[in-house]
Amino acid sequence: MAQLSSRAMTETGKIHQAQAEVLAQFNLQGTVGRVEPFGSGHIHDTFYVETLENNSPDYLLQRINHHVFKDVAAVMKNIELVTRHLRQRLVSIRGGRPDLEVLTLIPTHQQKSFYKDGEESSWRLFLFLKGTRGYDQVQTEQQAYEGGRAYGKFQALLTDLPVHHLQETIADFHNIQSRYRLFQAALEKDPKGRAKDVVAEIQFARGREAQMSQILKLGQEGKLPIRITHNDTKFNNVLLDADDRAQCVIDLDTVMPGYVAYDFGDAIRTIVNTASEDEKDLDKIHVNLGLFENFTRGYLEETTSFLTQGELDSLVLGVTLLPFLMGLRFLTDYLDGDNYYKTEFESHNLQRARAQFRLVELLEEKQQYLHNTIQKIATSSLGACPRI
Ligand code: GN1
Ligand code: MG
Repeated sequence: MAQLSSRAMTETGKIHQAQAEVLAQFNLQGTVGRVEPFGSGHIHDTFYVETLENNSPDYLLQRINHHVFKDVAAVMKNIELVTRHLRQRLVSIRGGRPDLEVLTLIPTHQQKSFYKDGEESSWRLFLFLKGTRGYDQVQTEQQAYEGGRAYGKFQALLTDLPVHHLQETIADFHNIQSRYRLFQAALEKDPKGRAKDVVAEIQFARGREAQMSQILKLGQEGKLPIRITHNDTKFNNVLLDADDRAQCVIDLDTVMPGYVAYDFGDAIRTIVNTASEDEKDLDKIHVNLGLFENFTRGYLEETTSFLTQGELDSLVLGVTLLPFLMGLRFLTDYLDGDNYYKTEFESHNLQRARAQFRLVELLEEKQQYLHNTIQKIATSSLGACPRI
């Protein structure tokens, strides 16, 4: 049973009473010493929980954003299913290290995977993976390669978990038509009178509806299989170990049915960008092709055994779609008055949208080259023959 160190509470004052009460609900080992905000997520509140004893693990505590994830029980059920499945698969793989490679949920004393407090907030606790690190931006080609391996392996290990076992935690999450409808609604409402300042961005978004709907159309025509995908494959959702080897994929809230191209594209969005997601100076945004190749190599090493030719061909469509879709979502939130994403200043969402749209333009210019690179890596360097 967790104890709270009075020394830590009074001396540093860092443990907020509410968090202390929440932590006491979980079956954690050791004495909580320090609780600090952690990470750079835009949705939940995340805290690092350090215990005082050397032989007790540390933890990650999260307050789940229930405005974004309205059915917290469904989110947690998905995470339980997925982590259990990944663990079972890793046990059966030579060299698999389930305790290090999969997130471990700490149950409450009531054996629940989350705790709902008196103020409608839901909390969950994970084991902290010591010695690992996530990066907002890629620094080396090896990191890009490892990111590709991590997300590829994640998809591969989940190919034998039936898709219908998972619930859709956010409906139409990467559905571009639905995202257009939300954008249009925000534009018509224009609650903050911001539409007049974003005429160029509105035009950019409107001019791309058909080309950005290709994956959705292929899916509707039955040409792309629905698989279990991660749906938030930013580079910082792969934890790397001290040798920069991929260790664990995190942030499993949106693991649900989807198309592999969505994961590929969302990962490329953060991996090849030489600047940050919200870069103000658009001239700093470039596409690093070496990182693209390395990510793709890692990804295809893990996935060519199951990807269809149709899926392979769709990957490049995901590469332009995902930064576009994120740009559209940021722009929509800006028009809406910044209700969804955490922002640090007034025009933050607009700055994010502009940076993503710039990235789209750069990726569009390189689309043919990127496609050829994907095909070349898939066939020649691996000698693999994708299934039809
Ligand atoms: C959000 O969890 P976090 O902050 O990494 C968002 C993703 C976006 C991302 C943009 C549930 O992810 O879809 O790609 O911000 N998650 C949700 O950085 O909306
Ligand atoms: Mg997320």
